[in-house]
Amino acid sequence: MSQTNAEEIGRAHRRVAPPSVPVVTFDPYSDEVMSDPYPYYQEMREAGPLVWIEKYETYAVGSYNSVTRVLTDHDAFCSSAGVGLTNFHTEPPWRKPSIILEVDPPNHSRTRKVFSRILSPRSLNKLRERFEQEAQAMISGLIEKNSCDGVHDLAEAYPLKVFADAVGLPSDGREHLLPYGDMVFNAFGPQNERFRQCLAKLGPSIEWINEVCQRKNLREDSFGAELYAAADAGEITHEEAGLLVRTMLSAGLDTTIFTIGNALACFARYPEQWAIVRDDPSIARQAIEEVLRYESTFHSFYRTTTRPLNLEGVELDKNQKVLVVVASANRDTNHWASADTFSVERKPAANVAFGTGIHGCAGQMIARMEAEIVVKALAAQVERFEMLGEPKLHFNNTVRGYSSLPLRFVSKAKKKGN
Ligand code: OVV
Repeated sequence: MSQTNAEEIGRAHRRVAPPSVPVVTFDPYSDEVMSDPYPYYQEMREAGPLVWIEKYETYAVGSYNSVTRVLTDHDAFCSSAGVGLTNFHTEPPWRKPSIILEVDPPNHSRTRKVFSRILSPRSLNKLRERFEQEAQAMISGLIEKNSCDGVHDLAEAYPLKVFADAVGLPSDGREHLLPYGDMVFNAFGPQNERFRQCLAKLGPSIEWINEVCQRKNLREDSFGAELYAAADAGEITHEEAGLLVRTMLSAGLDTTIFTIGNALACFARYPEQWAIVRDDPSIARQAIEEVLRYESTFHSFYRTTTRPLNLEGVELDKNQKVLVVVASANRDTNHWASADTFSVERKPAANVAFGTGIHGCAGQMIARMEAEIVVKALAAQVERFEMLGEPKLHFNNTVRGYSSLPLRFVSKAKKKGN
């Protein structure tokens, strides 16, 4: 048992929790925990704001306060050692590190500035109408079909069309995007069987991604073109522009896809909550925030200590990984009233589904825009959702969502008899 563990995390000797740190024994990356992680997260919070995960020999924070404490101190808790369990200072990353995610200031500040400008609300407004038309058309088509897979036919189809178009990708080859994203997010967890199988199946997707990040393959008037224009202006290098396109393709699909899928699952499972949104679509954005709080898509990732420090009364050494479980913070009963209840009428408050601090999600405005547009288009056309079969979860080390949601979108029009 200890040998298997040591192999899995690439260490020769077992490390034990420092005295006074509560130990949790569940494997947060097992299918069993991932099927319903929230009771385990509760166990973790009840053990303490900082715990030791025995299986991976690492620290973890799961309370709202300890999560925000770690995320808002980027000097003490860095990202340049990678935001997965793999420590880039001692183990090789599976790909060249991201120049916006897996990096600290001052290098981070320069890439982040360019990236944020391109994804600013002002820049996104230009896309809104096209995004709305696409959502309306897609949903009308699904109502006519009478049954669909909410994941394949909407949650995946929509970002694969509108977001990939916005980045400037060619139409052909987009089937490589999801296997690649699955790998990126598995790599933020341990190098477990799921990680290995995903990497083994990846095949030509990596080459396709690297190819479409090149300027010649990106359409004009796109995020990709704007990143290369920033390179022409000398703000970043041309190589960095390509790597920032790679970031868009890594971070921008699985996340929004699972969020839209999670929204559909919540609305199908809690029809009275759907009725509230359908009858008052002005709360669509608030409803999406609640979906993100209740089923946080990007559920956890790591930071690494840059010096010996005290966290929640515990002395941590330098170069220690700390698992930051934002999905647990978003269910913390010390922070949220009725934390385990999905309520679209919940007063909007800062959830940490997009993280917080200098690495807080740079794409959160476009993510919210896509989800809000989909929810509003559904509200305009769909009376209710009928679940036609068992929802299937997709298991990934870092992102949480469904691989299948057999649904019927019952039309509002049909109910009125026209
Ligand atoms: C936030 C995020 C997720 C996945 C990948 C990246 C960023 C990246 O920069 O590649």
